[in-house]
Amino acid sequence: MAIRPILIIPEPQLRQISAPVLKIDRDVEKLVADMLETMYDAPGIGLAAVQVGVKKRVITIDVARDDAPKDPIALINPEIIAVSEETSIYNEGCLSIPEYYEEVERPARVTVRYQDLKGAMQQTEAEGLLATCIQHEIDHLNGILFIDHLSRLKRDRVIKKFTKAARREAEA
Ligand code: GNR
Ligand code: NI
Repeated sequence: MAIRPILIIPEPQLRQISAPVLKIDRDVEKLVADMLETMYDAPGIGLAAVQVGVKKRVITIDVARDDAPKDPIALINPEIIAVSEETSIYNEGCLSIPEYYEEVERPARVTVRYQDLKGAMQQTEAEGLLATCIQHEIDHLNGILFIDHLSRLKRDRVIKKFTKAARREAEA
């Protein structure tokens, strides 16, 4: 296993659409293992493969509290097939937008269909933080970031801040 570097905005790869996984081979198994290690190290409760520069439809999640046993899950080719009308609001953050947090409103419950690491089709209903995290990660697979759910003013402000920081970094 290895910790892989996490891409930070305005990295263009974060805006690309990830491709379906056709075969769960050694590379995908290694990717998932590395993503879990990278996610726990960050630390974060979710990670999309594109955040480590791999444009495949793979996400890892663990929303277990710090005082609870680890509960890692890997979702391959995840698809939301139903959402609740009821919404909930969470203060979201993103490892690709470090130290920026803002409230986002999303469906409170989702039904998600995906393949597990063995290639078996799974379907599950999620609520609470897990439901929010699944939606946040699937957004990543479609090149969407949580700041896209904010007002244009807030979004433009955070993109500008990170663009300036990246430029300063390149000049240093
Ligand atoms: O670690 C993370 N925390 C988080 C909190 C609220 C809603 C979504 C998230 S996901 C985020 C990790 C990340 O950037 N995943 O893409
Ligand atoms: Ni994120």
